[in-house]
Amino acid sequence: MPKDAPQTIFLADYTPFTHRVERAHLTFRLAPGATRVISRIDFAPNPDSGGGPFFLHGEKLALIEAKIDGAPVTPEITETGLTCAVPDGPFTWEAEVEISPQSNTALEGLYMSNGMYCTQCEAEGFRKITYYPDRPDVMAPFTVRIESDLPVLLSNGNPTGRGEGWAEWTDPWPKPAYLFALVAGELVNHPDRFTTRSGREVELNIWVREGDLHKCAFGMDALKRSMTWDEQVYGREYDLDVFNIVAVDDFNMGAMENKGLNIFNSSAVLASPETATDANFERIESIIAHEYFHNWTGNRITCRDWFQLCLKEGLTVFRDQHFSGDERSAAVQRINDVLALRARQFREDNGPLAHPVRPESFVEINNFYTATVYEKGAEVIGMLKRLVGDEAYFKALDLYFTRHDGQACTIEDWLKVFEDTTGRELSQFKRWYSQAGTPRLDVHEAWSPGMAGKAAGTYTLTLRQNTPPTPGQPDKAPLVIPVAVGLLDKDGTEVVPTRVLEMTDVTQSFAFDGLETRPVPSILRGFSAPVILTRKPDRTELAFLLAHDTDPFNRWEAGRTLAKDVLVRMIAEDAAPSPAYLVALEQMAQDSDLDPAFRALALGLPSQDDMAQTLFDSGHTPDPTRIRRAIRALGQAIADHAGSTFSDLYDEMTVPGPYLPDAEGAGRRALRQAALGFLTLEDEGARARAQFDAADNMTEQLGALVALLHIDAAEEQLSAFRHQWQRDRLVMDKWFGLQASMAPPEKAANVTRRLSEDADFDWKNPNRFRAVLGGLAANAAGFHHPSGDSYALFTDWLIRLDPLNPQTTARMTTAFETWKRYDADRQEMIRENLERLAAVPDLSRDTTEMVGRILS
Ligand code: 0A1
Ligand code: ZN
Repeated sequence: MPKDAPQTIFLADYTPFTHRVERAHLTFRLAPGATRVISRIDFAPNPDSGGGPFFLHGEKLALIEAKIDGAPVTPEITETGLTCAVPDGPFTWEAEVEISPQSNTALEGLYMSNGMYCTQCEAEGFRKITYYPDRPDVMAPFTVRIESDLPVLLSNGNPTGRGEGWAEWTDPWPKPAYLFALVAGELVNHPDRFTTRSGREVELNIWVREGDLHKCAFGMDALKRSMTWDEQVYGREYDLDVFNIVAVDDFNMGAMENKGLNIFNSSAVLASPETATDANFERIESIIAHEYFHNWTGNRITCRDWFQLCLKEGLTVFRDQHFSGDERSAAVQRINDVLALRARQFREDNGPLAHPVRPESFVEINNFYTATVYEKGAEVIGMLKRLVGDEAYFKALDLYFTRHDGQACTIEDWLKVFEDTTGRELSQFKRWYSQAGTPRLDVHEAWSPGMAGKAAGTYTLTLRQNTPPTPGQPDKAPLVIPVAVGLLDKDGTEVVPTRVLEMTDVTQSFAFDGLETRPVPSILRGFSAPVILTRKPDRTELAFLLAHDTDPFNRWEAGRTLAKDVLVRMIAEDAAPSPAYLVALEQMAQDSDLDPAFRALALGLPSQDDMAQTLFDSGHTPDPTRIRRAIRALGQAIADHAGSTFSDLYDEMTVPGPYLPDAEGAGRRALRQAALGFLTLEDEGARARAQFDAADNMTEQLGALVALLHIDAAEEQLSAFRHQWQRDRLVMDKWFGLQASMAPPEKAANVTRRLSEDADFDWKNPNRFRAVLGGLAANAAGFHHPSGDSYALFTDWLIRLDPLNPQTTARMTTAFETWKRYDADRQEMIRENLERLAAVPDLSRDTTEMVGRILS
């Protein structure tokens, strides 16, 4: 078979498929090493296509036979698919292929996990199941027959037949192949019901292995809350008689929104108080919501091609963030979302992997499920909503759902519904989709006092935007940037409530008249745009905002900016932590008017990676060892200064009664944990050890372990933890991950090596692999240890994983995306390792593309 060279695909080259699929019928005869897939597909010429040869995608398939209208045909087969002469009009294609789910380690297509069959077809996995036009703009109703003796046989849509050794499913909603799913196994279910607001009775199930049945209740509750929320906020109802969720141990990502049959990484759905932390519960709630919301934003309306991925992902992330903010605290949600955006998306935008929210070319689409497409994609929608207002936003969304239901759409379609409903012209706004990089926003202030006793004064803000060059995009055009601003007077009273300044030019001034005294500005409230504010307010002003800002996001932001300023001076000038900062932080911690969850966030210090970028941006070469030392010294200074406050908080924030994963309890536990972190630096771990012994929930048990690991005094607890949780895969992932991510820098490579030699290091399981090697990459000072041992170990493991699981390998190369920040020695070592990886014979297309981009 001829070997096709990896090709770059361009957005500009899009052409519709030659045919439409009227209906698709699939039969699966399941067997681990030799599954037969029999397809019967009705094709008709597509009047919108320009013609061309009939091509079906197909990879690693053994074709047994193919027929057109019942007559055998002999197609021409290559590594990527087949071509075949076909009749001019409609015809029926039939094919039988054989595949081997048990040897599928890439976890794409039909594969096996713990004896269970499951599928992952997004983005281009269906072509590993049978020959088909595996592209999102080909939508069709599917019927599926599964033949197997396994007790549970599931597919998309509604069940339409069941007998001894077989089951049939019918999905009435036309869908692209990437939403196809099949599950077969020895599973048990956690059942429930939901009645939609128009009265449809829906059967809900979470399917798991028997031992996991006690971990389903929270996920089910989150699902029902998501269904209600989507009805109430977006007017969207569920549209089938059943909604199934299946938990799978081996899965490359978080979860997948297959129509009516969501498949979840077990870490993204299973939780009990004893085994999952508050953070795990929160993540599960948001992923359940995300996948459910895709039913409308992704499934009923899908993407024309993979360049439009942000159409479904940006919108669905935006929706799940809104949901989580409504279910919990909107302010805390916003801070967490911005923390994640800065940690992952700003990092991506600052390096060699920067790309637009809608990329214009790719080699392997799986490499574009990125923070830019997802999180920046959501920010772009947030800006649009801020610019047009809530009412106009929902009006535009209603039009989107009615106009495009059942279609495969583009960003142009999306923006058009806003143009048509608001009359706004959005061509400049559209640059957010095509221009990569994080804009810098510079701010100048001017104050002109009124004449004594007469007119009041005018305060003017002059904003200037600039986006640095990114790969392939040297010159940037100005963007539309909504900048939410409020003004405070010297007592902290809001003299100008939040106003959205709409910036469209490179430089623009905005005047505020009628002010008695010079105000203190609170700029970019709620983080109204994904930009970097380069204005450095002075420390007194920051302390004032930390104490008084009426916008909770900016109040938190003031504390964060202060902390970074203190750290930069500690690192670059060997300065001592500023006493004013310590005083302001303690006051904030003591302020019982503030939500505990908010206080916990405000007590969090910037990450090592964040500080490395901050130093790099201000012209320094970051030294990971020094950064870690400074952050620890600042923690110690805070603990020394405010020990008694933390001791009081630790007692006061105890949550009485049995553990409940609710927002209020979680907030109190988070503040208590922050206090414990500082107290552990003072009491040599006494409280943490006591908490570890007494804990009846994972949040407190793990919190104690983290505090002890921080002072490298957790040996006893680590072995007790292992002993207790040996048989729980998800909990053991925590045990592996924490040790790798928290090992002291000089021990990190050895600790990771030891973990990777552990009998329980099942490296073919993506969760376990990510826990250990991803843990090492997250240990900034350990990963970048000057010996280079961690780089080498990490690369050795990528080389080992790549032939089995290219997708996860490629994703993990992003550990190196920041390499240009560092000194020449580190850069040289990283380059050598990347080149060593690139030189591996038969390196996957996924990893080849990533390494090439990182090195470029
Ligand atoms: N669409 C899913 C994410 C996803 C993407 C690719 C996958 O395999 C390659 C799996 C899941 C979501 O947004 O949740
Ligand atoms: Zn998604």
